[in-house]
Amino acid sequence: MKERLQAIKDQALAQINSSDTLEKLNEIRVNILGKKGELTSVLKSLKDVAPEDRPAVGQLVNDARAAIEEVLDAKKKEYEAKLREAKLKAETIDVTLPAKKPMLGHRHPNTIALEEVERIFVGMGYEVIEGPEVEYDYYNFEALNIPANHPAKDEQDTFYINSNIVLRTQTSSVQVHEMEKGKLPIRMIAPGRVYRSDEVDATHSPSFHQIEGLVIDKNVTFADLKGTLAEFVKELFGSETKVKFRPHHFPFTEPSAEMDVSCFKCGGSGCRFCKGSGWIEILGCGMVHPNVLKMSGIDPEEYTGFAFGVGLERIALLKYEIDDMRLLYENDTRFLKQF
Ligand code: 2NM
Repeated sequence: MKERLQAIKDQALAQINSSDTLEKLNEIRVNILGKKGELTSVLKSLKDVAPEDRPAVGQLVNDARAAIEEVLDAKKKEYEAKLREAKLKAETIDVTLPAKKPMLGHRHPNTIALEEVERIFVGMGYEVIEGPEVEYDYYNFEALNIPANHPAKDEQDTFYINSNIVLRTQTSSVQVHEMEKGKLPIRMIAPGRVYRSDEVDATHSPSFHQIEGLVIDKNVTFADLKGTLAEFVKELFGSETKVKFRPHHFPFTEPSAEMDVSCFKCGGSGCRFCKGSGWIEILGCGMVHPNVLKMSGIDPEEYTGFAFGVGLERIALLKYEIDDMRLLYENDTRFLKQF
């Protein structure tokens, strides 16, 4: 019995020492100490030993078991340490690798154009005032002297929320709110998103942006309008820019005009950009209609004013020589990153 135990022990230690993985070590443990292991079977055969010898033999078996377990545990710890070290080595971070550069965006061409327009008017003492995109019919139409039968009010042209609430078709509604406050004089621009029931094409979108300007004070004349807008486009398109006014009609201004600028590509001689005319249409304007002033509580005998409206996209398209408005809305970074 003693010899057999010694043999098991020697064999176990030899196996353990020649093992090279945790799995093999576990195999050895099962083969020797497991339920059907060699040492266990020795323990089972204890019943064949004479009763008086059993305690001594039992002690021998236990000693052998303890010795084997001790070596197994030591070896296991050794392997685990090795594994951990290998894992740490494999997972080291190379801090000398250059970091990924974050993608840095920039302003949309619409925003660049808007901030340019705002800068020019703020420089002339104007306030920038914003207002709601969902607006009462009254502020969008009626207070602007737009009669009930006007084509702009048609469902084909306007998005109605219900019979007296609309998505604003112009930002003049913001100016009506300002006029109603009764604080004069007013020098403001109202930039913002407007909505019209238009089909999308190269020059139309159901949602676009407008910048409308309004000046109300005593003794404001058409000459002030001309001087202001001439100065504006010189800042925007260059000091050589000339302006031309053509009579027009708007319900909210009288007289009304459309303003053209001399083509900043050819200087007025005519080119592909201005379609040979030398002029580019840029905005609508006029003297605020006395009815508009009256409805908002301003006495047209005491105060006069001028107003204008310009499409933000139109400015962006002209300034950056973009030939299709849709490019401004598609958010294709290959397009956007050029500005
Ligand atoms: C335009 C053209 C002409 C305009 C009028 C007003 C207000 F509120 F004073 F009546 N705001 N903006 C106006 C005038 C807008 O857009 C082409």
